[in-house]
Amino acid sequence: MKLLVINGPNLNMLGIREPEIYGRETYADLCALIQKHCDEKSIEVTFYQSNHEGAIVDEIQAACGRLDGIVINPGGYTHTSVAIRDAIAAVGLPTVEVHISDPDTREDFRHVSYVRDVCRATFKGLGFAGYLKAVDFLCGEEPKT
Ligand code: DHK
Repeated sequence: MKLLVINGPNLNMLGIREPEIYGRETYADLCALIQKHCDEKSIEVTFYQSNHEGAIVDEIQAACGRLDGIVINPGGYTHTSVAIRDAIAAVGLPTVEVHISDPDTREDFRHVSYVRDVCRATFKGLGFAGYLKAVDFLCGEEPKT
């Protein structure tokens, strides 16, 4: 199985940005955690992070026909991006939405997710563990929440 983990804007700043919300671990720590989890399950995983909406759309399109699933934390684009939503729908790959925090318990503008209904499941408010649950879900080992 081949998976792509996409992180959107400002997630490269993990460990520095608002640690009381996102924790003190870095983006490199996050990738290492997911890599180890995938290694244990013999999953081939690649990572992509960008602060640019169109670049994320390009990466989703590039996965079409090559990979088996996508784990995506679109960051702030969750709440604004029709283009990322349309890309997920266009490629038709099983995709899972992840958030480190729980946007539904934060500011009102975070309560809307443009990607949620084109994703198979959402894991939010679980810290980095949400990414591992998303991987497990795509392997058929984790129930939908
Ligand atoms: C990450 C962001 O960058 C925010 O814009 C979202 C999400 C929440 C997270 O919790 O991982 O609102």
